[in-house]
Amino acid sequence: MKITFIRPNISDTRSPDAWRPLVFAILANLTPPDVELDFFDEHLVPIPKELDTDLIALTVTTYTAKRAYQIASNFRQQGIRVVMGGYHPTFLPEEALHFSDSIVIGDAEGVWGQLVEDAQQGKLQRIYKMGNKPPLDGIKYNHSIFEGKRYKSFVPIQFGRGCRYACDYCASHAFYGSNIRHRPVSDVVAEIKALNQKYIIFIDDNLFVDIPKIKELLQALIPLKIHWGSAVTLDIVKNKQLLDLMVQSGCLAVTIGFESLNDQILQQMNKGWNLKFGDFSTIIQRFHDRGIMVLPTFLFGYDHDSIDAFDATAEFAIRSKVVQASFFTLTPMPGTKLYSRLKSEKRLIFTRWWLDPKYRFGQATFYPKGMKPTELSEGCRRARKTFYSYRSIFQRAFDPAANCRNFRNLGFTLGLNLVVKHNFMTHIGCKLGTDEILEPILENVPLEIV
Ligand code: B12
Repeated sequence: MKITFIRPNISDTRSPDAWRPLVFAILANLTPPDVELDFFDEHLVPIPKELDTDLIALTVTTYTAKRAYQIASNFRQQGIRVVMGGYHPTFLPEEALHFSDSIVIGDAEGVWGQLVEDAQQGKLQRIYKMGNKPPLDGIKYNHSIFEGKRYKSFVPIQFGRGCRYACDYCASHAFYGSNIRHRPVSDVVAEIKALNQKYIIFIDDNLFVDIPKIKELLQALIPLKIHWGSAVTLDIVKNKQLLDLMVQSGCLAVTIGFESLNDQILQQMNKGWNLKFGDFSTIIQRFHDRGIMVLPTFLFGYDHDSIDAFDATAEFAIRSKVVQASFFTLTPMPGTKLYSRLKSEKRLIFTRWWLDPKYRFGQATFYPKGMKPTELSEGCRRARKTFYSYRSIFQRAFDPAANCRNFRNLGFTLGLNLVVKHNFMTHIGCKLGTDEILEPILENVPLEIV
């Protein structure tokens, strides 16, 4: 039997910022050796229209759902079976089952072996779901599946899953709940050693959910002499010992979800704890003092946001000399508390924005309270334009205390800003999927979110 893994993009386009999709490293390792494997990532190459394969396994997020369904429909018309997994089929199994033969809800570990066996016997079930969340001990990530593919030079690594916070917009919280699991430190260290790569990105939503565990990992990283980055929450800024350990173990940059400069908004999104650790400029300064670059993220569109927020936030980010910043249009993901609230308040412009032919990437999907939907999308665009102007890029990149401590950091800052600038120009305003008609049309099918 032959299985083909496919990662769709948001449309039939290539992305210069593609990272290795770790799910396929996991599935490759769980697949029996007598099964032949192949893998296409639409971020890197176009997906062939015809494939000689027995089963297609697609990983599906909400932004890539339409494209995934189009790819699936093409192959199912040719008689090839399709299985889907990931965030979107987990939250919308009914929807995904209109376009696939089988879906996996939640984690793949614990069900993939059975699924492959069933496929070999021609007895694929419609739904596979683990009753509980399996421990992460012993999971192996088979990176050989990525060999010869043009991914970024840094390698993503997973230490754990889950976050102790419950921000109302977060799809990961909706996916994992409060369940927090970690891989044994020895497994992570062995994986990094085997990869023989200098630059690592930990893809955990929050690397610092369990302080004793992260200290154990950071201690073990010191002898490896790598450089790493990750997403962290700003509560760690009070822990000086931890910050020192981050520097000793090679931390280069951290992503921090500041989300908003408005206290009421942070309270509404259930992230009021962001306010307990001092003002944001001082927090950024603490990281800069140690040579760690900062990538903040901001969200716009909560009820207390006004049109002044965009310029004020972009100016704050430039003034703070952050290496890169994200300015997102708040977008309700199915499965989140935010989605349920906006739906019950009848404020969604598109109920299934991810399939709606009128929706464009970056566009407002709901009616904000403090501005018009068009002002929300336009404001985010303006914040990006200001922040990624060449003047701002050079101002931030050549600041010796923030991003220009050495040539490596300077090169990283310039490269990152140019890639992100290019990305916004290509993605913002782009439609999801292609113009191919998606059958069945789901307008009249009730939207059931698990
Ligand atoms: C790394 C990452 C990125 C990177 C790289 C992405 C890339 N295209 O190369 C960057 C920073 C570029 C990025 C960008 C974006 N991202 Co992102 N990203 C992640 C992150 C942090 C890790 C993904 C990962 O590798 N996870 C580890 C693997 C092992 O987990 P997994 O993929 O979920 O797979 C497990 C299960 O889901 C399941 N599974 C998944 N697929 C399949 C398939 C089959 C067949 C089976 C059996 C099982 C299965 O099994 C796996 C193991 O148990 C996740 C958050 C997270 N913690 O997962 C967000 C996340 C996936 N991103 C998200 C979003 C929204 C985006 C953006 C749209 C942001 C934006 N507005 O620009 C863009 C879109 C980019 C694109 N072109 O698609 C959301 C998706 C939410 C949703 N409902 O779909 C997430 C969940 C973040 C969040 N908290 O909301 N992202």
